[in-house]
Amino acid sequence: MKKLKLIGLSLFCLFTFSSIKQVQSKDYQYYWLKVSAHDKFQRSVIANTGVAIEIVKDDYVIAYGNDLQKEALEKLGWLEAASNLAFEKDFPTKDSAYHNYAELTDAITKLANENPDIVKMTSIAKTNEGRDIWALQITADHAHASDKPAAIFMGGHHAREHLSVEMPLLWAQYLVTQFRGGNPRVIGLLNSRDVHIIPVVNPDGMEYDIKDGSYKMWRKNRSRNANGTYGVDLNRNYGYQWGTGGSSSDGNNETYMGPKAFSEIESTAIKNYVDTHTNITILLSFHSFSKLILYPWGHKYAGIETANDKLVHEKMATTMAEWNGYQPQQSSELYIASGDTTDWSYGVHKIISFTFELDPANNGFGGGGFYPGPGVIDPVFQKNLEPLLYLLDYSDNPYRVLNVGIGPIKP
Ligand code: 0X9
Ligand code: ZN
Repeated sequence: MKKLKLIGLSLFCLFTFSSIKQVQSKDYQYYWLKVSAHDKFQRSVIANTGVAIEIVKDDYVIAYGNDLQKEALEKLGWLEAASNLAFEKDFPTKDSAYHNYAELTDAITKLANENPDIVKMTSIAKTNEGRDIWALQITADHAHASDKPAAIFMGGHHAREHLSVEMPLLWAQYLVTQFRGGNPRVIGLLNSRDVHIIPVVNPDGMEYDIKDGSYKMWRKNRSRNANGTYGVDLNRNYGYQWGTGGSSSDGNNETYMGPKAFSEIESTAIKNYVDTHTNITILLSFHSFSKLILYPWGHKYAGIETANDKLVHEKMATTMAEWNGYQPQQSSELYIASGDTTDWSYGVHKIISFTFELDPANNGFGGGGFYPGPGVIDPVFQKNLEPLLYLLDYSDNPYRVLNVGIGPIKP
């Protein structure tokens, strides 16, 4: 677990986020909540109130939730402090380096149009608000792509995690530029691998978060729920052990699981895409923030039952951590949460699956965990580049990392 870096500093400082205008469903007040918690069991109890836990420390967590959830935490006697922010931040000026949906669409359209031999861009679904969810397929040999080992990289499940959208975009641009520039490693990879990149799974949520030039701290998609609220947490909506803990059945909540597994267009689009690309052996879902490398299981405390699979996840996570400096751990070490992408992709397809919680480690001072500014985009990509290349490399047979030649080899 991460060491407490901010100890001794005032909670006021801890809550000094970037300017954020909070506009949420219904008329709830929203708060950053400092809640006493000493282990994963207490963190799971906290998660079950419906808040989103964003920072985990040795003896407390920082969560984001509404006044009802705040009350529940008060009743537990664990609430140490609450902070309600309501000030503005201008996205387009300071953070214009981040891509909004139109800019992202333009950037990947350009990449595909200029490199039709290696990049194919498709829409895998249209959202409730009519936006395309884009997928890029990058390989030097499209005719035989399905015969090659594949890895899939995605971002933007959670609306406010804008850095998680920049990573897949930069990754796509990197592969193409380096291939064209004659980088032998990338040429080798694109000749022998099939790369799938979905930069933003939740474009409606992402656009809502930056609507009107002010951040709204939005997490979910923009589905209209039966009770009149908005949004399903897409990382609670996948259909493996869906609804078995750490997700909420209340549409008001940050971790609303949806009315049924795969009720959402976005999660269903990922399901269909992964189901039909049977050559995928590796999956990486970018989120932010906390600097973590997470792997299944997330819906229960027990580890992956198949010994080699557990070892592969552990070995890969530890190796990648040496490059990006993140903390490798099983997802439920954070807190129990069911219905996330990686429990499904591993649970159903036995795809070796990771969630990266990108920088920063903390919410910082005037920076803001979800809104860390444009200066982090390139350094965070650079530190994650080697892990990305590594994952792609080992997609031919992830069990190679064990050096024992055992375990399923796909395809
Ligand atoms: O809660 C989430 O969905 C992820 N964290 S985030 O701050 N990006 O929202 C972490 C998911 C980890 N998975 C489980 N604990 N199951
Ligand atoms: Zn997230």
